[in-house]
Amino acid sequence: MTGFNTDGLKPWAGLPAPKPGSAPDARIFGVPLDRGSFYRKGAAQAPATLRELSAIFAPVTERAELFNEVTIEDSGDLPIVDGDMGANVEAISATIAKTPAGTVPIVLGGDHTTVAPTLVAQQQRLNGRVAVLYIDAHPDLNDISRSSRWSNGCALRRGLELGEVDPRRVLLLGCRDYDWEEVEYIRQAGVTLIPSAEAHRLTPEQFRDRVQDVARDGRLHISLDIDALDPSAAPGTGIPAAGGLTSRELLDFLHALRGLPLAGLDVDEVAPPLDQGHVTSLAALRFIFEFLGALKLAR
Ligand SMILES: [Mn+2]
Repeated sequence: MTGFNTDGLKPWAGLPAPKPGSAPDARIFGVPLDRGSFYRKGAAQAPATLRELSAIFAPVTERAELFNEVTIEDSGDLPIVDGDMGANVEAISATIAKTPAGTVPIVLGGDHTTVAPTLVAQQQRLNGRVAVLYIDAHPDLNDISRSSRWSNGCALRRGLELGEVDPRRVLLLGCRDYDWEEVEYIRQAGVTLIPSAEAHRLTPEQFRDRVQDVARDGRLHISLDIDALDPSAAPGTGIPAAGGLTSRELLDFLHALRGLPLAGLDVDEVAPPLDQGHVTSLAALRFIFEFLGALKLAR
């Protein structure tokens, strides 16, 4: 589908399955749903594209560290029923919640409403101790957007409500496109906001301190909307917004989190039909593989 020759290559950089009877380090779930993308669709195709392109990567980080012992299991795409994420949230969260205790779920959206069932499942798995790093051009904190409670502009709001996540345990990174209702929510509920403009001036060490201030003793779940990256680096997404993070900044921020208890990841809003030369999918995969490396490699 992508035009890349993947003959003889295995998905997910050929990372091994766990030994029989033991749990994997990471389990992949696809959520091919983009009915919350009211502006431009296409994110439903991301799980298939990411899976296919994952084969061209090697189990080596961008800093030349081998992580070929990280075990992985791909659960494939979760079944989707008619209707929006509201009609799917219960079944999807129930499946993700079955991820074994020592395993990290990696969820591939879909649009960003994917974060709602993911946070519900994570709170259940981690006994309510989830802190959230939400990397996105948009806060997704509207109660209703485009006449829907399940638009991607409401994704984090629904996730916090249904997952019963304390807004004071949420850090937004890379934002630059807001509805005023969202800004009021951020201020009233005590969400921490690092706009894209401020992120450009933060060192990775300062960023790590900010994350720790918010997460405290919580387990850190990362939710990455690929539109956090500047459209020059990630054009293949529903609502590109100028002034975003560079790929370099995003990867350096992730590297700075090594050693913190990383509980899971969802990567959303990659829209292959809107992409140019698959660069957006490849940026998402670079982040996923650096995250997998971070699971095993010390700081
Ligand atoms: Mn989003």
